[in-house]
Amino acid sequence: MKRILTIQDISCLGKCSVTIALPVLSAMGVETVILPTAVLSTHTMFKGFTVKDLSDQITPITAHWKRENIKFDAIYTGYLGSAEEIELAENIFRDFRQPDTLIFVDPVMADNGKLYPAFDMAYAKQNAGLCAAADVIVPNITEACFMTDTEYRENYDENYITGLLKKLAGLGAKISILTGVSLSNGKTGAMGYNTETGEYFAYQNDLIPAKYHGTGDLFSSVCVGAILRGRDLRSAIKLAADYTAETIRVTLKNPSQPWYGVDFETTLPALIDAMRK
Ligand code: PXL
Repeated sequence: MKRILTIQDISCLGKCSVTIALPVLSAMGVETVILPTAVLSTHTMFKGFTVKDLSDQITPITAHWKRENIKFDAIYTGYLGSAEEIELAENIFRDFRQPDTLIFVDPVMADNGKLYPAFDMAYAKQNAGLCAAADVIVPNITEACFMTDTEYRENYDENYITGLLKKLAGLGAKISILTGVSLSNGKTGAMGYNTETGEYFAYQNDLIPAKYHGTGDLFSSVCVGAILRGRDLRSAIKLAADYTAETIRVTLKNPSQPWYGVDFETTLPALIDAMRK
């Protein structure tokens, strides 16, 4: 069984980061090791959330793993929370990377043209440095703009997206996948660029007019899980996009849906089925 290390916060309530990555990757048949960067009472879209930073625990934990000679097939980072955590993640890449370890970075920090409350431009620049060390990066358009000093646009064409992908490639990652990309009216999905082959790839779904927290984490977790289970990049992106879209659809139909996250628990059995094919 493949083993992945995921480095991100635990938001105790809120269905994001580790509380999505762990159940989703486990359901996909990947052994998932977690490294919590911080414990929050909820994700940061709630008012009055508490945070306990766990930076001082990271090095002792990873030093123990080193003594136990633990190896990872992939390392996947999400919401990190502070400049110090990004630096620690870079150290972990350096210490645990083997020739075939997949480094997958979701530079979680912004959406809809704005940085999340905890972050500033210095953090965005540091995330760009983290992306440089990755094999695959999965920013949304806002995050890509902050990391490449590009003007954020609500309305854009394919040239804007391919330009942004080229700039992301300039950061140094091998494969850049932009999420939340709409290439025509009523559609949304992802578009990627492989620096090594010079190839672009896109996948589009019908746009569902709803925004939920944690859907980026869902997309990333399924995408990296599918790659680890042997899918090629295009089919990993299709699975992740279709699964995320279906989960949003199901959530919208639930009359008692919580506002803070999606009902991925309802759609997990279908994901397990998809992995059997
Ligand atoms: O879903 C990304 C995410 C993860 N963790 C925390 C967050 C967010 C997005 O806001 O606040 C704590």
